[in-house]
Amino acid sequence: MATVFGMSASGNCYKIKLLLDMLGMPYEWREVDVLNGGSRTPAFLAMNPNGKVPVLQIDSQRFLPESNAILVYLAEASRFYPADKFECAQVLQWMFFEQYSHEPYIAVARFIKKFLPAEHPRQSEIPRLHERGYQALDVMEKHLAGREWFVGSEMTIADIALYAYTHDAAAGGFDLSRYPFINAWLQRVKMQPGYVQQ
Ligand SMILES: N[C@@H](CCC(=O)N[C@@H](CS)C(=O)NCC(=O)O)C(=O)O
Repeated sequence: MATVFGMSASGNCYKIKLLLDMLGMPYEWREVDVLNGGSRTPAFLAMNPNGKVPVLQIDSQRFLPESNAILVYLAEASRFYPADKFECAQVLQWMFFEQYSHEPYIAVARFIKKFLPAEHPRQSEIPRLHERGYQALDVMEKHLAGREWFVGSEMTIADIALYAYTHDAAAGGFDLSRYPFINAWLQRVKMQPGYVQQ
């Protein structure tokens, strides 16, 4: 049985929980106290030298960090990862988009607004994070116009990767009311069998 080292409040960790529950795979969840240095202990760094959750423990010797790599590992040969080579590459395209153009703005704005005090100096980053985050949401909204899922005609791990922080973007101060296609897609994800709230 796989073990997930994660922090429940993290969207990157929620991706793994959501996929495992949708797949109906048994797993053990080990909560890591990241905000108090839990991901920087020697024992944790031996699993992931980058000091970040999530980490998937595959067996006694093998550990896999990076949320989107874990999604690919778990989803291969399942209904969440296409068989078609081009569609696989499109899934990766959206997952790289998530890590480079979406998560660094939407997740970071959420972190600053949800977890740091109102007078913290990092609050000054919010305007720029909103500017770039809205650019990512605009790209998603355009893509979702006239289609149900990011790739092909079924939900894939591209949807899971993008759902993780989009569904809680309001916590980072983003106004999602101007994105009807994104809102319809968020509802569609929630209707899937095995869906769990963060
Ligand atoms: N690219 C990584 C990002 C992981 C990440 O940023 N994890 C955060 C929580 S969301 C973390 O563990 N931060 C602790 C630290 O940097 O010390 C992924 O997708 O897994």
